Amino acid sequence: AFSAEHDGARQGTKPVAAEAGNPIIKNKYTADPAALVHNGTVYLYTGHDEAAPRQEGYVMHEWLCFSSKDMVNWTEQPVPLRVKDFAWAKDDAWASQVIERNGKFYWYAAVEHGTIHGKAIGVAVADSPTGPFKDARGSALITNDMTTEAKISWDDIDPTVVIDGNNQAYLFWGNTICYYAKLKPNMTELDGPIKKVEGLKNFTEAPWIHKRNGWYYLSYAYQFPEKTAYAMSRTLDGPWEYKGILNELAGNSNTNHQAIIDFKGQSYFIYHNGAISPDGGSFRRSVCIDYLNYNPDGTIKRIVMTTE
Ligand code: FUB
Repeated sequence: AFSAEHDGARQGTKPVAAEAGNPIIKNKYTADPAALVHNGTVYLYTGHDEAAPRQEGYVMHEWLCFSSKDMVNWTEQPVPLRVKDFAWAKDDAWASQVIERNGKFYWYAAVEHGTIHGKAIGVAVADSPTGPFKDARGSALITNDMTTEAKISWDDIDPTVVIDGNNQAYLFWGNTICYYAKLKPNMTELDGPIKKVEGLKNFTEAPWIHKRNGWYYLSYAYQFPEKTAYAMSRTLDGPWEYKGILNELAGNSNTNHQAIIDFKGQSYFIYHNGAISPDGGSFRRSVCIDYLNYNPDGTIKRIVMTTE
C-alpha cells in the first residue's frame, strides 16, 4: 500500500511510521466508498456489506463512517445513518456521498423505496461530518418514475454531488444511463430538468466527479464485471471526452465503486475489492486505497493497485 512516511517526508511534517495495508478496514466488510476532506481530516463513508459467508445478494442496512488524519490510521465513528432514518425507504443502503455546503453536511444515498417501485435517492443533513444525520426532506429526491428511459428499476442509484465555480450544485447518478440535474442552493430540491450525460463509453454505474486545474473528471464503473474508466470536460454540462480505463478489475468483486480525493498534496483512489480471505467477494467487499497520479497533460495514470 502507501506509506505515511513518504507523505510526511513530502510535506515536511513528522513522519508516521506506519504502512496502510489494503484492505484498510479489516474487521467488517465495507463497500462503495465516498470521502470528504474537512478541516484536515478525511471522512470515509462506506456501505456495510452484511451478507453471510457464501450468501449471494446484497445485505446492506446502514452506512459507516471512518475518519483519519493521515490516511493510514482510521477511527470508526458511531453509525451515522441507517436506511430506517429515511421513513419512506424499505432497505438497501447502497452507494452514497457526503458534501459540505455553508457549514452543513448533505448525505445523498441510494435506497429501495418503500412504495414507489425501484431504487431512489434520499438526502440527509447534519451539522457535523459524523452526524447525527436526519432525513432532510421527508421524501425521496429522485424516484424511479422520474427516469423511465433505462427501463430498469435500479437506474436511480449511486449519487455524486459537486459544486461548480459559480456555486451551482449538481447531482449526478445512474446505472446504464448517467443522469444529472442542478440542485437548488438548499441542496434538497432539483433546480431544473434531469438530463443525460453523453460521451461515456460502457457506463454501468458509480459516477464520481472531481475537479483539478480547470478540468472536471467523471470516473465511473465500466462494463460488468466492473473496471473503472473516466472522462474529462471543461464544464459539468459537457462535452465529456472519454479518456480510457483508470483501474482494472479489482480482485474478487464483480462491482467497483471509486472515490477520488486530494489530501495533504497527494491524490488518492479509494475503491473496493472482495479480497478478504476466506469469505470476501462480490457481496462481502472491502475498501482499499492507492495513490492516484496525473500526467502533465491532466490525464490520469492507470492506478497501480497494491494488491496487483
Ligand atoms: O453496493 C450496491 C451497489 O453495488 C452500488 O450502488 C453500486 O455502485 C455497486 O457497487
